Amino acid sequence: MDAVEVSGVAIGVTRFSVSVDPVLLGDFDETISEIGYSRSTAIQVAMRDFLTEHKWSKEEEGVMAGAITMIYDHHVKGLGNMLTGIQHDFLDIISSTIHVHLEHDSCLEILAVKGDIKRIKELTQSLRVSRGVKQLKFSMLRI
Ligand code: NI
Repeated sequence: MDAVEVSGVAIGVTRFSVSVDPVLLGDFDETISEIGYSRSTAIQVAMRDFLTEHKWSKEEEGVMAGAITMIYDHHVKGLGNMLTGIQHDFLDIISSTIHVHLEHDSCLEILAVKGDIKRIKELTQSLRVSRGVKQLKFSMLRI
């Protein structure tokens, strides 16, 4: 661990090396240069985002609120009905749903949720494993 000074305050930093797909690294470098980040800054921002996103998944108790955002292929047979059915099973935690017809094949749904962490996890998992759900992201905050 090396000590560096930031605004006159010494903080520790640790150097580490990672192996990464060169195409991914190329995209990464291009994007961070547009933003004006160094690799070190961008990696730290990404690590913090990752931790924020995944920390709540370790929590077993409490109440949280947030959004589940997903994109799905509405041409997958029965998927629309199944997703609606799942949402009817979680009326206790879903406050609101926004549906956007994105493209010919794709729909975007944003579910505002609030309630018991266990129930939110159950809902997220049920949606994630549904065949035809192409992407699912969540953003949760402790309340
Ligand atoms: Ni749609």
